[in-house]
Amino acid sequence: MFEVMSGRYTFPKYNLVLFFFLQLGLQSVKGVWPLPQSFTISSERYPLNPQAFYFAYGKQSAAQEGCSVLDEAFKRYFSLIFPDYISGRFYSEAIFILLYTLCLSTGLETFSQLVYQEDFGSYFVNKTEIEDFPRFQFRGILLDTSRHYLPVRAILKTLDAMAFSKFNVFHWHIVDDPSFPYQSRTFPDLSAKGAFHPMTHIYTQSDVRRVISYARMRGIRVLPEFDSPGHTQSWGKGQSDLLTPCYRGSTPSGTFGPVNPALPSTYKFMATLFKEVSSVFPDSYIHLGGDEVNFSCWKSNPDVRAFMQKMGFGTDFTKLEAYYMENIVNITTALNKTSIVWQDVFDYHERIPKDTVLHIWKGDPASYEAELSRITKAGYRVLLAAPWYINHISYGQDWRNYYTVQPLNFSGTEEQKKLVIGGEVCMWGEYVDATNLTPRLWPRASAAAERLWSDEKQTSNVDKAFPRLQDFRCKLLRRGIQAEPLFVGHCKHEYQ
Ligand code: CP6
Repeated sequence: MFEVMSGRYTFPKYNLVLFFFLQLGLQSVKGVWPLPQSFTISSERYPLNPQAFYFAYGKQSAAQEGCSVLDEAFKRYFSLIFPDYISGRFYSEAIFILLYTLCLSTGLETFSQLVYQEDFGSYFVNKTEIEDFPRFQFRGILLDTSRHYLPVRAILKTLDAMAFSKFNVFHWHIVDDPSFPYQSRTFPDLSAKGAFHPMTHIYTQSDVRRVISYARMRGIRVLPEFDSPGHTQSWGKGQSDLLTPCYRGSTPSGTFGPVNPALPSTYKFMATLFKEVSSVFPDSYIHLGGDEVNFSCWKSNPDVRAFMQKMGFGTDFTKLEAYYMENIVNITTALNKTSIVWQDVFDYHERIPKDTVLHIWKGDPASYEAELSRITKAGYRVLLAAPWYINHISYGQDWRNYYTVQPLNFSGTEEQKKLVIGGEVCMWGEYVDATNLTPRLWPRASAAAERLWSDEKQTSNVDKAFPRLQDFRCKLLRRGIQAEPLFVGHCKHEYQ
Protein backbone atom coordinates (compact mmCIF):
# COMPACT_ATOMS: atom_id res chain seq x y z
CA MET A 1 0.00 0.00 0.00
CA PHE A 2 1.01 3.63 0.21
CA GLU A 3 4.23 4.49 1.89
CA VAL A 4 2.75 6.63 4.56
CA MET A 5 4.69 7.54 7.66
CA SER A 6 4.34 5.01 10.36
CA GLY A 7 5.53 5.50 13.89
CA ARG A 8 8.49 3.14 13.76
CA TYR A 9 10.95 3.22 10.94
CA THR A 10 10.97 -0.29 9.60
CA PHE A 11 11.16 0.59 5.91
CA PRO A 12 8.45 -1.89 5.06
CA LYS A 13 8.59 -3.41 1.64
CA TYR A 14 5.17 -3.31 0.17
CA ASN A 15 3.43 -4.65 -2.82
CA LEU A 16 1.23 -2.52 -4.85
CA VAL A 17 -0.94 -3.89 -7.51
CA LEU A 18 -2.29 -1.47 -10.00
CA PHE A 19 -4.72 -3.23 -12.16
CA PHE A 20 -7.23 -1.71 -14.45
CA PHE A 21 -9.08 -2.78 -17.50
CA LEU A 22 -10.06 -0.26 -20.05
CA GLN A 23 -10.83 -0.47 -23.73
CA LEU A 24 -10.98 1.32 -27.13
CA GLY A 25 -8.72 2.47 -30.00
CA LEU A 26 -4.93 2.70 -30.00
CA GLN A 27 -2.47 5.35 -28.98
CA SER A 28 1.21 5.78 -28.32
CA VAL A 29 2.49 3.76 -25.40
CA LYS A 30 3.18 5.93 -22.39
CA GLY A 31 6.01 5.46 -19.99
CA VAL A 32 6.14 5.43 -16.22
CA TRP A 33 9.15 6.75 -14.30
CA PRO A 34 10.55 5.05 -12.28
CA LEU A 35 9.84 1.85 -14.16
CA PRO A 36 7.45 -0.52 -12.34
CA GLN A 37 8.62 -4.02 -11.46
CA SER A 38 6.23 -5.49 -13.95
CA PHE A 39 4.43 -3.49 -16.55
CA THR A 40 2.30 -4.60 -19.47
CA ILE A 41 0.61 -1.92 -21.48
CA SER A 42 -1.72 -2.72 -24.35
CA SER A 43 -2.86 -0.62 -27.26
CA GLU A 44 -6.41 -0.69 -25.97
CA ARG A 45 -7.27 2.70 -24.68
CA TYR A 46 -10.08 4.18 -22.76
CA PRO A 47 -11.31 7.76 -22.49
CA LEU A 48 -11.40 9.44 -19.10
CA ASN A 49 -14.04 12.05 -18.54
CA PRO A 50 -13.05 14.42 -15.76
CA GLN A 51 -16.70 15.19 -15.10
CA ALA A 52 -17.47 11.58 -14.38
CA PHE A 53 -14.14 10.58 -12.87
CA TYR A 54 -13.65 10.15 -9.18
CA PHE A 55 -11.50 8.18 -6.78
CA ALA A 56 -13.23 5.96 -4.28
CA TYR A 57 -12.07 3.70 -1.48
CA GLY A 58 -12.35 0.00 -2.16
CA LYS A 59 -14.96 -1.76 -0.06
CA GLN A 60 -12.29 -4.13 1.26
CA SER A 61 -9.85 -1.33 2.00
CA ALA A 62 -8.84 -0.70 5.60
CA ALA A 63 -8.59 2.99 4.74
CA GLN A 64 -11.89 4.76 4.19
CA GLU A 65 -13.09 8.31 3.71
CA GLY A 66 -11.69 10.45 6.47
CA CYS A 67 -8.17 9.11 5.94
CA SER A 68 -6.70 12.55 5.31
CA VAL A 69 -3.58 11.32 3.52
CA LEU A 70 -5.65 9.57 0.85
CA ASP A 71 -8.50 12.11 0.74
CA GLU A 72 -5.93 14.84 0.03
CA ALA A 73 -3.98 12.67 -2.42
CA PHE A 74 -7.17 12.01 -4.40
CA LYS A 75 -7.73 15.76 -4.75
CA ARG A 76 -4.13 16.43 -5.76
CA TYR A 77 -3.98 13.64 -8.27
CA PHE A 78 -7.29 14.64 -9.81
CA SER A 79 -5.70 17.97 -10.74
CA LEU A 80 -2.49 16.31 -11.90
CA ILE A 81 -4.35 13.86 -14.09
CA PHE A 82 -6.63 16.51 -15.61
CA PRO A 83 -4.34 19.56 -15.76
CA ASP A 84 -6.65 21.82 -17.74
CA TYR A 85 -9.95 20.74 -16.35
CA ILE A 86 -11.92 23.52 -14.74
CA SER A 87 -14.69 21.99 -12.69
CA GLY A 88 -18.17 22.85 -13.83
CA ARG A 89 -17.04 23.54 -17.39
CA PHE A 90 -19.48 22.32 -19.97
CA TYR A 91 -18.23 19.34 -21.89
CA SER A 92 -19.57 18.96 -25.42
CA GLU A 93 -17.64 15.80 -26.23
CA ALA A 94 -20.60 13.60 -25.46
CA ILE A 95 -18.76 10.48 -26.61
CA PHE A 96 -17.07 10.34 -23.20
CA ILE A 97 -20.26 9.59 -21.39
CA LEU A 98 -19.36 6.03 -20.63
CA LEU A 99 -19.88 4.15 -17.46
CA TYR A 100 -16.85 2.51 -16.01
CA THR A 101 -15.15 1.79 -12.80
CA LEU A 102 -11.48 1.97 -12.32
CA CYS A 103 -10.15 -0.44 -9.81
CA LEU A 104 -6.99 1.02 -8.48
CA SER A 105 -5.75 -0.43 -5.26
CA THR A 106 -2.89 2.03 -5.08
CA GLY A 107 -0.30 3.79 -7.16
CA LEU A 108 -1.85 7.18 -7.77
CA GLU A 109 1.43 8.54 -9.08
CA THR A 110 1.85 5.61 -11.46
CA PHE A 111 -1.71 5.94 -12.67
CA SER A 112 -1.37 9.69 -13.17
CA GLN A 113 1.63 9.14 -15.42
CA LEU A 114 -0.35 6.80 -17.63
CA VAL A 115 -3.06 9.30 -18.44
CA TYR A 116 -2.36 11.38 -21.53
CA GLN A 117 -4.10 14.04 -23.54
CA GLU A 118 -4.79 14.07 -27.23
CA ASP A 119 -4.49 17.12 -29.43
CA PHE A 120 -8.06 18.21 -28.78
CA GLY A 121 -7.54 17.96 -25.06
CA SER A 122 -9.40 14.77 -24.24
CA TYR A 123 -7.89 12.32 -21.77
CA PHE A 124 -7.05 8.67 -22.27
CA VAL A 125 -5.49 5.78 -20.45
CA ASN A 126 -4.44 2.46 -21.94
CA LYS A 127 -5.31 -0.90 -20.52
CA THR A 128 -2.31 -1.69 -18.33
CA GLU A 129 -1.30 -4.32 -15.83
CA ILE A 130 1.23 -3.30 -13.25
CA GLU A 131 2.77 -4.94 -10.25
CA ASP A 132 5.02 -2.69 -8.32
CA PHE A 133 7.12 -2.26 -5.19
CA PRO A 134 10.40 -0.44 -4.49
CA ARG A 135 13.76 -2.19 -4.73
CA PHE A 136 15.16 -0.16 -1.82
CA GLN A 137 13.24 1.08 1.19
CA PHE A 138 15.11 4.36 1.61
CA ARG A 139 15.14 6.72 -1.36
CA GLY A 140 16.25 10.09 -0.14
CA ILE A 141 17.12 13.61 -1.15
CA LEU A 142 19.35 15.82 0.99
CA LEU A 143 18.77 19.55 0.96
CA ASP A 144 21.27 21.82 2.69
CA THR A 145 19.59 24.87 4.21
CA SER A 146 22.69 26.23 5.93
CA ARG A 147 24.99 27.22 3.05
CA HIS A 148 22.00 29.04 1.60
CA TYR A 149 18.60 29.57 3.15
CA LEU A 150 15.88 27.89 1.14
CA PRO A 151 12.43 29.45 1.53
CA VAL A 152 9.77 27.04 2.77
CA ARG A 153 8.01 27.22 -0.59
CA ALA A 154 11.19 25.94 -2.32
CA ILE A 155 11.26 22.99 0.08
CA LEU A 156 7.57 22.22 -0.51
CA LYS A 157 8.08 22.39 -4.26
CA THR A 158 10.93 19.90 -3.91
CA LEU A 159 8.66 17.60 -1.90
CA ASP A 160 6.09 17.73 -4.72
CA ALA A 161 8.73 16.76 -7.26
CA MET A 162 10.11 14.06 -4.96
CA ALA A 163 6.72 12.36 -4.85
CA PHE A 164 6.62 12.42 -8.67
CA SER A 165 9.85 10.35 -8.72
CA LYS A 166 8.78 8.21 -5.71
CA PHE A 167 11.45 9.49 -3.33
CA ASN A 168 10.35 8.84 0.23
CA VAL A 169 12.87 10.54 2.55
CA PHE A 170 13.67 14.23 2.82
CA HIS A 171 17.03 14.43 4.59
CA TRP A 172 17.05 17.95 5.99
CA HIS A 173 20.65 19.05 6.51
CA ILE A 174 19.19 22.00 8.35
CA VAL A 175 22.23 23.56 10.06
CA ASP A 176 25.97 23.69 9.38
CA ASP A 177 28.95 26.08 9.66
CA PRO A 178 27.57 29.09 7.77
CA SER A 179 24.15 29.43 9.41
CA PHE A 180 21.76 27.97 11.98
CA PRO A 181 18.29 28.62 10.58
CA TYR A 182 16.40 26.21 12.90
CA GLN A 183 14.53 28.24 15.51
CA SER A 184 14.90 26.19 18.65
CA ARG A 185 12.31 26.44 21.44
CA THR A 186 14.87 25.71 24.13
CA PHE A 187 17.81 27.62 22.64
CA PRO A 188 16.36 30.53 20.65
CA ASP A 189 19.76 32.26 20.52
CA LEU A 190 21.06 29.58 18.15
CA SER A 191 19.05 31.05 15.27
CA ALA A 192 18.75 34.58 16.72
CA LYS A 193 22.54 34.84 16.55
CA GLY A 194 23.53 32.04 14.20
CA ALA A 195 21.11 32.42 11.27
CA PHE A 196 21.92 34.64 8.28
CA HIS A 197 19.05 36.82 9.51
CA PRO A 198 17.20 36.26 12.81
CA MET A 199 13.71 36.88 11.38
CA THR A 200 13.70 36.24 7.64
CA HIS A 201 16.23 33.41 7.29
CA ILE A 202 14.90 30.99 9.86
CA TYR A 203 12.58 28.01 10.08
CA THR A 204 10.07 28.60 12.83
CA GLN A 205 8.38 25.75 14.64
CA SER A 206 5.34 26.27 12.44
CA ASP A 207 7.50 26.22 9.26
CA VAL A 208 8.95 22.90 10.38
CA ARG A 209 5.49 21.47 11.16
CA ARG A 210 4.32 22.60 7.73
CA VAL A 211 7.21 20.85 5.98
CA ILE A 212 6.67 17.64 7.98
CA SER A 213 2.96 17.55 7.33
CA TYR A 214 3.32 18.41 3.62
CA ALA A 215 5.88 15.62 3.30
CA ARG A 216 3.72 13.13 5.22
CA MET A 217 0.81 13.79 2.87
CA ARG A 218 3.09 12.73 0.03
CA GLY A 219 4.44 9.61 1.69
CA ILE A 220 7.75 11.28 2.52
CA ARG A 221 9.48 11.11 5.89
CA VAL A 222 11.57 13.99 7.18
CA LEU A 223 14.97 13.00 8.51
CA PRO A 224 16.55 15.93 10.38
CA GLU A 225 20.32 16.24 10.57
CA PHE A 226 22.04 18.18 13.35
CA ASP A 227 25.62 17.56 12.33
CA SER A 228 28.31 17.66 15.06
CA PRO A 229 31.01 17.88 16.37
CA GLY A 230 32.34 19.38 13.09
CA HIS A 231 30.36 21.70 10.82
CA THR A 232 29.12 23.66 13.84
CA GLN A 233 30.69 27.14 13.51
CA SER A 234 27.25 28.82 13.47
CA TRP A 235 26.23 27.09 16.73
CA GLY A 236 28.97 28.95 18.57
CA LYS A 237 27.38 32.34 17.97
CA GLY A 238 24.35 31.62 20.12
CA GLN A 239 25.79 29.14 22.62
CA SER A 240 28.93 30.15 24.47
CA ASP A 241 31.42 27.52 25.69
CA LEU A 242 30.09 24.98 23.21
CA LEU A 243 32.89 25.12 20.65
CA THR A 244 36.54 24.41 21.36
CA PRO A 245 38.71 27.55 21.69
CA CYS A 246 41.72 27.14 19.40
CA TYR A 247 45.14 28.11 20.72
CA ARG A 248 48.17 29.69 19.17
CA GLY A 249 50.97 28.53 21.44
CA SER A 250 49.80 29.08 24.99
CA THR A 251 47.10 31.68 24.28
CA PRO A 252 43.61 31.39 22.75
CA SER A 253 43.69 32.63 19.17
CA GLY A 254 40.12 33.90 19.21
CA THR A 255 38.94 31.28 16.72
CA PHE A 256 36.91 28.18 17.49
CA GLY A 257 36.96 24.60 16.32
CA PRO A 258 34.55 21.65 16.60
CA VAL A 259 32.23 21.16 19.58
CA ASN A 260 34.25 20.84 22.79
CA PRO A 261 34.14 17.15 23.75
CA ALA A 262 35.97 17.70 27.04
CA LEU A 263 33.23 19.60 28.89
CA PRO A 264 30.27 17.97 30.69
CA SER A 265 28.19 21.07 29.77
CA THR A 266 28.49 20.06 26.10
CA TYR A 267 26.62 16.79 26.70
CA LYS A 268 23.97 18.51 28.83
CA PHE A 269 23.37 20.98 26.00
CA MET A 270 23.23 18.23 23.38
CA ALA A 271 20.83 16.13 25.46
CA THR A 272 18.46 19.09 25.77
CA LEU A 273 18.72 20.02 22.10
CA PHE A 274 18.15 16.45 20.90
CA LYS A 275 15.24 16.04 23.30
CA GLU A 276 13.59 18.97 21.54
CA VAL A 277 14.57 17.74 18.07
CA SER A 278 13.20 14.28 18.77
CA SER A 279 9.82 15.69 19.74
CA VAL A 280 9.61 18.22 16.88
CA PHE A 281 10.54 15.66 14.20
CA PRO A 282 8.30 12.59 14.57
CA ASP A 283 10.44 10.24 12.48
CA SER A 284 12.13 7.53 14.48
CA TYR A 285 15.50 8.29 12.85
CA ILE A 286 17.81 11.24 13.51
CA HIS A 287 20.94 12.02 11.50
CA LEU A 288 23.83 12.95 13.78
CA GLY A 289 26.45 13.84 11.18
CA GLY A 290 29.88 13.10 12.58
CA ASP A 291 31.73 13.85 9.33
CA GLU A 292 34.89 15.77 8.49
CA VAL A 293 36.16 16.63 11.95
CA ASN A 294 39.29 18.73 11.80
CA PHE A 295 41.55 17.78 14.72
CA SER A 296 43.94 20.74 14.57
CA CYS A 297 41.96 22.94 16.98
CA TRP A 298 41.45 20.09 19.45
CA LYS A 299 45.20 19.43 19.24
CA SER A 300 46.00 23.06 20.01
CA ASN A 301 43.83 23.24 23.12
CA PRO A 302 45.58 22.34 26.44
CA ASP A 303 42.30 21.47 28.20
CA VAL A 304 41.36 19.04 25.44
CA ARG A 305 44.83 17.50 25.57
CA ALA A 306 44.58 17.13 29.36
CA PHE A 307 41.18 15.45 28.94
CA MET A 308 42.74 13.06 26.41
CA GLN A 309 45.37 12.05 28.97
CA LYS A 310 42.76 11.58 31.69
CA MET A 311 40.67 9.36 29.41
CA GLY A 312 43.67 7.34 28.28
CA PHE A 313 43.33 8.35 24.61
CA GLY A 314 47.02 9.34 24.36
CA THR A 315 47.36 11.48 21.26
CA ASP A 316 44.85 9.55 19.12
CA PHE A 317 42.21 12.14 18.31
CA THR A 318 40.05 9.60 16.50
CA LYS A 319 39.46 8.11 19.98
CA LEU A 320 38.22 11.48 21.17
CA GLU A 321 35.90 11.81 18.17
CA ALA A 322 34.69 8.26 18.86
CA TYR A 323 34.07 9.09 22.52
CA TYR A 324 32.07 12.17 21.52
CA MET A 325 29.92 10.34 18.94
CA GLU A 326 29.27 7.45 21.33
CA ASN A 327 27.86 9.93 23.81
CA ILE A 328 25.65 11.61 21.21
CA VAL A 329 24.39 8.28 19.87
CA ASN A 330 23.56 7.23 23.44
CA ILE A 331 21.58 10.43 23.91
CA THR A 332 19.41 9.70 20.87
CA THR A 333 19.06 6.02 21.82
CA ALA A 334 17.74 7.12 25.22
CA LEU A 335 15.19 9.24 23.34
CA ASN A 336 14.04 6.09 21.56
CA LYS A 337 15.42 7.17 18.19
CA THR A 338 17.73 5.34 15.83
CA SER A 339 20.85 7.14 14.65
CA ILE A 340 22.18 7.67 11.16
CA VAL A 341 25.78 8.90 10.92
CA TRP A 342 28.21 9.63 8.11
CA GLN A 343 30.72 6.90 7.34
CA ASP A 344 33.53 8.74 9.14
CA VAL A 345 32.04 7.48 12.41
CA PHE A 346 32.62 3.87 11.35
CA ASP A 347 36.08 4.75 10.10
CA TYR A 348 36.94 5.81 13.66
CA HIS A 349 35.95 2.28 14.70
CA GLU A 350 33.97 3.07 17.77
CA ARG A 351 31.42 0.80 19.35
CA ILE A 352 28.15 2.22 18.15
CA PRO A 353 24.81 0.43 18.57
CA LYS A 354 24.24 -2.23 15.93
CA ASP A 355 21.08 -0.56 14.64
CA THR A 356 22.99 2.61 13.67
CA VAL A 357 22.88 3.31 9.94
CA LEU A 358 26.14 4.34 8.24
CA HIS A 359 25.88 6.86 5.45
CA ILE A 360 28.53 6.47 2.75
CA TRP A 361 29.52 9.72 1.11
CA LYS A 362 33.19 9.39 0.18
CA GLY A 363 34.93 8.28 -2.87
CA ASP A 364 35.03 6.95 -6.38
CA PRO A 365 33.33 3.62 -7.16
CA ALA A 366 36.31 1.56 -6.01
CA SER A 367 36.43 3.14 -2.60
CA TYR A 368 32.72 3.26 -1.88
CA GLU A 369 32.38 -0.36 -2.90
CA ALA A 370 35.14 -1.28 -0.46
CA GLU A 371 33.38 0.74 2.24
CA LEU A 372 30.05 -0.98 1.50
CA SER A 373 31.82 -4.26 1.88
CA ARG A 374 33.56 -3.38 5.15
CA ILE A 375 30.59 -1.80 6.89
CA THR A 376 28.08 -4.49 5.96
CA LYS A 377 30.59 -7.16 6.98
CA ALA A 378 30.54 -5.61 10.44
CA GLY A 379 26.75 -6.05 10.35
CA TYR A 380 25.69 -2.41 10.03
CA ARG A 381 23.03 -1.12 7.69
CA VAL A 382 24.21 1.36 5.07
CA LEU A 383 22.88 4.13 2.93
CA LEU A 384 24.69 5.06 -0.26
CA ALA A 385 25.17 8.73 -1.21
CA ALA A 386 28.66 8.77 -2.75
CA PRO A 387 27.66 8.25 -6.41
CA TRP A 388 24.82 10.79 -6.37
CA TYR A 389 26.34 14.18 -5.60
CA ILE A 390 23.89 16.09 -7.70
CA ASN A 391 25.33 19.47 -6.69
CA HIS A 392 28.33 18.63 -8.92
CA ILE A 393 27.63 19.76 -12.46
CA SER A 394 29.40 19.22 -15.73
CA TYR A 395 28.78 19.61 -19.45
CA GLY A 396 26.78 16.78 -20.98
CA GLN A 397 24.54 13.99 -19.79
CA ASP A 398 25.86 13.26 -16.33
CA TRP A 399 22.50 11.69 -15.40
CA ARG A 400 23.88 8.61 -17.16
CA ASN A 401 26.44 8.23 -14.37
CA TYR A 402 23.71 8.43 -11.74
CA TYR A 403 21.65 5.92 -13.66
CA THR A 404 24.31 3.26 -14.11
CA VAL A 405 25.27 2.98 -10.44
CA GLN A 406 25.10 -0.60 -9.15
CA PRO A 407 24.54 -0.27 -5.40
CA LEU A 408 24.91 -3.99 -4.72
CA ASN A 409 27.97 -4.53 -6.88
CA PHE A 410 30.43 -5.06 -4.03
CA SER A 411 31.99 -8.15 -2.61
CA GLY A 412 29.86 -9.59 0.13
CA THR A 413 27.31 -12.24 1.04
CA GLU A 414 23.56 -12.09 0.37
CA GLU A 415 23.12 -11.14 4.02
CA GLN A 416 25.50 -8.21 3.55
CA LYS A 417 23.61 -6.99 0.48
CA LYS A 418 20.37 -6.92 2.46
CA LEU A 419 21.98 -4.35 4.74
CA VAL A 420 22.00 -1.77 1.94
CA ILE A 421 18.74 -0.03 2.79
CA GLY A 422 18.89 2.50 -0.02
CA GLY A 423 20.47 5.62 -1.31
CA GLU A 424 20.42 9.34 -1.28
CA VAL A 425 20.85 12.17 -3.72
CA CYS A 426 22.77 14.99 -2.00
CA MET A 427 22.30 18.61 -2.96
CA TRP A 428 24.98 20.38 -0.96
CA GLY A 429 24.23 24.06 -0.91
CA GLU A 430 27.46 25.99 -1.43
CA TYR A 431 26.42 27.01 -4.94
CA VAL A 432 22.66 26.39 -4.69
CA ASP A 433 19.76 28.51 -3.52
CA ALA A 434 16.14 28.91 -4.58
CA THR A 435 17.19 30.34 -7.97
CA ASN A 436 18.84 27.17 -9.26
CA LEU A 437 17.69 24.36 -6.95
CA THR A 438 14.93 22.93 -9.12
CA PRO A 439 16.72 22.69 -12.48
CA ARG A 440 19.85 21.37 -10.80
CA LEU A 441 17.87 18.61 -9.09
CA TRP A 442 15.46 17.61 -11.83
CA PRO A 443 15.42 15.49 -13.84
CA ARG A 444 18.93 14.34 -12.85
CA ALA A 445 17.73 13.14 -9.42
CA SER A 446 15.03 11.14 -11.20
CA ALA A 447 17.79 9.00 -12.74
CA ALA A 448 18.85 7.96 -9.23
CA ALA A 449 15.19 7.49 -8.30
CA GLU A 450 14.79 4.80 -10.95
CA ARG A 451 17.99 3.08 -9.80
CA LEU A 452 16.58 2.96 -6.26
CA TRP A 453 13.06 1.91 -7.19
CA SER A 454 13.24 -0.36 -10.23
CA ASP A 455 14.60 -3.78 -10.99
CA GLU A 456 18.27 -3.54 -11.98
CA LYS A 457 18.07 -6.03 -14.85
CA GLN A 458 15.09 -4.31 -16.45
CA THR A 459 16.80 -0.94 -16.25
CA SER A 460 20.32 -1.87 -17.28
CA ASN A 461 20.18 -0.08 -20.63
CA VAL A 462 20.79 3.63 -20.23
CA ASP A 463 20.00 4.37 -23.90
CA LYS A 464 16.58 2.79 -23.53
CA ALA A 465 15.97 4.90 -20.46
CA PHE A 466 16.79 8.12 -22.29
CA PRO A 467 13.52 8.70 -24.22
CA ARG A 468 11.49 7.69 -21.17
CA LEU A 469 13.39 10.15 -19.00
CA GLN A 470 12.91 12.86 -21.64
CA ASP A 471 9.20 12.13 -21.58
CA PHE A 472 9.17 12.22 -17.79
CA ARG A 473 11.00 15.54 -17.81
CA CYS A 474 8.21 16.93 -19.99
CA LYS A 475 5.69 15.65 -17.44
CA LEU A 476 7.60 17.48 -14.72
CA LEU A 477 7.43 20.70 -16.78
CA ARG A 478 3.72 20.19 -17.30
CA ARG A 479 3.36 19.93 -13.52
CA GLY A 480 5.17 23.20 -12.96
CA ILE A 481 8.59 21.79 -12.04
CA GLN A 482 11.33 23.69 -13.89
CA ALA A 483 13.31 20.59 -14.77
CA GLU A 484 16.26 21.22 -17.07
CA PRO A 485 16.50 19.60 -20.53
CA LEU A 486 18.54 16.42 -20.98
CA PHE A 487 19.49 17.18 -24.55
CA VAL A 488 18.17 18.70 -27.80
CA GLY A 489 14.41 18.48 -28.17
CA HIS A 490 11.08 19.94 -27.18
CA CYS A 491 8.09 19.32 -24.97
CA LYS A 492 4.49 19.70 -26.00
CA HIS A 493 3.96 21.98 -23.02
CA GLU A 494 7.04 24.11 -22.60
CA TYR A 495 7.90 26.16 -19.52
CA GLN A 496 5.89 29.40 -19.54
N1 CP6 B 1 28.96 19.45 4.22
C1 CP6 B 1 28.87 18.58 5.23
C2 CP6 B 1 29.51 19.08 3.04
C3 CP6 B 1 30.02 17.78 2.88
C4 CP6 B 1 29.89 16.92 3.97
N2 CP6 B 1 29.33 17.34 5.11
C5 CP6 B 1 30.66 17.37 1.64
C6 CP6 B 1 32.05 17.46 1.49
C7 CP6 B 1 32.67 17.09 0.31
C8 CP6 B 1 31.91 16.61 -0.73
C9 CP6 B 1 30.55 16.51 -0.59
C10 CP6 B 1 29.94 16.88 0.60
N3 CP6 B 1 29.55 19.99 2.04
N4 CP6 B 1 28.31 18.95 6.38
C11 CP6 B 1 30.33 15.52 3.92
C12 CP6 B 1 29.24 14.56 4.19
CL1 CP6 B 1 32.66 16.12 -2.22
